[in-house]
Amino acid sequence: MNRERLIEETRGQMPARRWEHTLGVVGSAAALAAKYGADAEKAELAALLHDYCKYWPIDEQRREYAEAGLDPDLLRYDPQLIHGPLAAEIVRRRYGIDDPEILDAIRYHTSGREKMSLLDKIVCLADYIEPGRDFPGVHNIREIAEHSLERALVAGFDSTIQFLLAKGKKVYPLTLAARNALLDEIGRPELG
Ligand code: DGI
Ligand code: FE
Ligand code: FE
Repeated sequence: MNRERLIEETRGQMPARRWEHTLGVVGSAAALAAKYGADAEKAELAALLHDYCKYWPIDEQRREYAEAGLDPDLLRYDPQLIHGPLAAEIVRRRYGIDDPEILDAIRYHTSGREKMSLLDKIVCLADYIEPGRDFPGVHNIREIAEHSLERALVAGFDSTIQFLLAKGKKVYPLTLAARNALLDEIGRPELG
């Protein structure tokens, strides 16, 4: 599959507004990759595909997720968590993308995970700070991203967790594990 086809197929999965977001994440992921020394091509490809399934009807997402044999525990939490792991599975099948770093960055872009890889961090943070985002606190996260990936991600997860708490919703344990692990990394001065 050539690049243009992949771009067009991905664009075809979502409304125009979400495509704008995707292009924003590609740009931010490329900039973060350059700044923090990650593979820019991998970051851009993961960013392109990260929300591939986001606008599929939720019942279809649930069905495909279950049929793929993915972890049923996630289905006890907000259905917005399904689209990352599902996208990793779908792009592997449809386009033969088999680089585990790219697939993991797609898979964990919403939830995060314990011991996030450099590519995981870049895609997850790019998703928070792409130019189209305007949630409360996004400016602060963009500023922190200028000097620390880990601190910026903690600020991003803090904002998501606070939002979930304010709505009385459950928090997916992997998000808490991701935040805890990032705080441990920051606590080690050579990384903070
Ligand atoms: O797909 P996007 O809108 O670009 O962004 P996303 O994939 O980061 O997140 C989708 C939503 O998932 C986000 O608004 C918050 C929601 N969500 C629900 N439960 C959780 C959660 N996000 C995290 N990180 N952890 C949760 O437990
Ligand atoms: Fe997403
Ligand atoms: Fe996104």
